[in-house]
Amino acid sequence: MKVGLGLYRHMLTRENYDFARQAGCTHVVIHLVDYFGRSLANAGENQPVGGKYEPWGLAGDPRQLWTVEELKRIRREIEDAGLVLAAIENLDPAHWFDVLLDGPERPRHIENVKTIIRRMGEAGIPALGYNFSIAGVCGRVSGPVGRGRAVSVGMDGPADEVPVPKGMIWNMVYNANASPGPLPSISQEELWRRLTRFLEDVLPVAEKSGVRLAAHPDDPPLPAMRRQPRLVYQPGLYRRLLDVSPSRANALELCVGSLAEMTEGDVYETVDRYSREGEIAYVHLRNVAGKVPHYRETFIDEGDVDMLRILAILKRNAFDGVIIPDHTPQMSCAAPWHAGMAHTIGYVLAALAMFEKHPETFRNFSG
Ligand SMILES: [Mn+2]
Repeated sequence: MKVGLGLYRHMLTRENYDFARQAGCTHVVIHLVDYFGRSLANAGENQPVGGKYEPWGLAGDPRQLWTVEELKRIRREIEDAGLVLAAIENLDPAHWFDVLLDGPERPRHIENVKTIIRRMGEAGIPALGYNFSIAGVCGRVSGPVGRGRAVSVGMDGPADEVPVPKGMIWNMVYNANASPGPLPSISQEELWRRLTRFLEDVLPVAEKSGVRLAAHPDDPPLPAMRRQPRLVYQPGLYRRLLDVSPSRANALELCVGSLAEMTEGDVYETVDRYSREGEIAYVHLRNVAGKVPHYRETFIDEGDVDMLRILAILKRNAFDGVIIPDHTPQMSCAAPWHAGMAHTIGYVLAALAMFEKHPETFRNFSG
């Protein structure tokens, strides 16, 4: 099991790579989609939150795919800092919106995804996190509701009042000049049909390129949001996603926080099942209090989930992928995001050191 740090695009600097090393990380997961540069809502020193229904910002340039040179350069910079680049997290909505929408550009957008995967393979980047979602991360509110009045995010009830507008997909605007009006609703089965076609189209390329596609569950995990269905909003639906097309390249970006927010299942049993079967590409670690549609994100050492037990289960099942802190509440200091990350990483490293030095502890914990 390896400990990593997730970095947003504007954080891909030597200073942050050094920070990751100093905190004890060996790996990084990077975002190349810019949620901040063309955003009204996100200041850049926190996870992108947006408002309950506001987009994170404008999607990127639809004609500009990430190049092999760019990917290799970023990998080299990360390795020069003594770290390993474990994954890219999230596709740019501009590159694949009609895969999600089943729109007229779908054939070109499928080619875009295939090209990105091939280039990742060429640059030696082994995993691509994605979120097959129309409404994306939405419906959350933020405020000083965390421990010590830390600003944190969560839900205070369902989020169905405002439908997804045309021109927006996931959390971003891909067409600022779209005609007004809501995106038509689709059925759950139609969303699964689109996912199935997507996986069938791109998995052969991923297998050949040595890149694992890693699916994030819905955040927040409700069956529908903004009048659009969602895909993985209960733990068992991860099984359905894997069964669509069994392959080593069809894997999970397993988010403990999102799984804990789900109304069904047991988060320990879920982590046990998917880690035992080797289906996790990498892990998002985050604690929460409550379940949808009423929960809030917490610090790692509080909340509903016994994180020592989660880590013990991963250890027992010999999970050898990367764990990264997901979001944390913002800590009151000059570097709220970094402080939250360092706090989480320190907690994880302490647990792993304890398991290493006192093996009886993880055997007891993991049950
Ligand atoms: Mn997550």
